[in-house]
Amino acid sequence: MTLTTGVRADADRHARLRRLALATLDANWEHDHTVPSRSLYPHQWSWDSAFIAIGLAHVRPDRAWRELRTLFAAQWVDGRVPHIVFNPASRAGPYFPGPQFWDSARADGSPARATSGIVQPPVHAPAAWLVHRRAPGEASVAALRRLYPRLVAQQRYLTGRRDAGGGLASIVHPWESGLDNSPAWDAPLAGVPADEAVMRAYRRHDTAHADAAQRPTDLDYARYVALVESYRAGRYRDDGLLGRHPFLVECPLVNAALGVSEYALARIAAVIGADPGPHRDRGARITEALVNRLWDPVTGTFRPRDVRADRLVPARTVLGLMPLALPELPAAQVSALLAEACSPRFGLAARMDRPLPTYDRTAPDFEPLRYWRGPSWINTGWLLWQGLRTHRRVDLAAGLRESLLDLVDRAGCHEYFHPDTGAGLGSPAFSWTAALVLDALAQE
Ligand code: 9WN
Repeated sequence: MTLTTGVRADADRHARLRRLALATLDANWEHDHTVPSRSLYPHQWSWDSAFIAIGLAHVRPDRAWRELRTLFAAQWVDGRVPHIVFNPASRAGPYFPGPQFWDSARADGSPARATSGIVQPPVHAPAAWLVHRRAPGEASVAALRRLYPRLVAQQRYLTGRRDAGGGLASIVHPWESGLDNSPAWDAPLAGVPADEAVMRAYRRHDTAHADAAQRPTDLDYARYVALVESYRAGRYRDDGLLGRHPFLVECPLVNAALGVSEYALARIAAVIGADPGPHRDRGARITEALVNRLWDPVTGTFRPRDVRADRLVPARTVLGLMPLALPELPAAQVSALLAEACSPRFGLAARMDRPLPTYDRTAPDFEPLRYWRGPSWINTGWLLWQGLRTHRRVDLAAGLRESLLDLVDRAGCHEYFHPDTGAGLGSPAFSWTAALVLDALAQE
């Protein structure tokens, strides 16, 4: 290929991907928010909306702010941002578990709109900052000013009520990590009493729209249901969880996002005339707590801590690489994470021959088709790409970006991808895939 044909091929791919991504996001727009997927996820999801806003900022900035505004309008009085905001007008079939199951109305401080009672990784402050950076102006400063107190309340909820004592936030359900059936949760979930026969009483909506071999199992769902029932029984209060709730885990992704959010809030504070100092201090403290509590010097990676058993979980998953996004991560951890990412387990390289998996591809229980147990997802790739850029690993960042774009160019805006062949899996028109491709296209 000559230089000019190479440049033209790049420009063609860029235009093609942009058209596809925009069409996907437009088709998934639903009056005041974007659904992750029309068939599988017909409501608003928390971290999806943050990723979606980052992409929309490049093409529809007003809609990006609307997306975040709608989500935060459903914030609870205690500051939690629910992982699902139900759309009462949804024309799609019933999602399981739906609003009746969550029964948020009976909990203190829940909003008028029906929501779930759990959260997802707090990637919203960095998203708000990026939306402003991608499309700055008076309107974006006004939007930041409105969102800032809500973002601060979200942080306060997680660092306050969810701190089991070590300076990090705990999750009470694998859904809160966003990586629902990751092998990271196998050990802590093993202690959750559940019988897959309970699923006979419910109708799963996901397996009506996606291949069951690519989704969590019925036993996984029985545990998910049991954990919601346990948390719901206490009306989603967080006091005394250690004594009464069977799943309490400190997740490296959730806590990396928590730390990165403080640095984003510092930048937002500087723009709107608030004090950035306390945010930077909190960012540094969260980074330190992550290293103290979740760093495993033996394997050179971060691992979730099962708070109830007080031990690190054994599985090596992509979650362990996520703290790379922290700007003040010590050099020793940065180089160890790069070594882990570049090892045959994850295959990161300046020229990648296969997409980044979500689980150690050398593990005996690596499953190339099953959801978060192996397949490649664009958001975890994008988050790692942010970390590589933060620590100025230019060649590796370029290799990962190329791999993400190539994946979507070949297979489309799928929800996830086969980690060997790159074939599209799950929903074929998934919003955060489209949104993050738009962002990757815009940044070399
Ligand atoms: C449960 C919406 C969400 C994502 C999660 C992903 C999946 C839900 C489900 O879909 O989870 O929250 O029904 O499987 O795991 O990360 O936010 O896209």
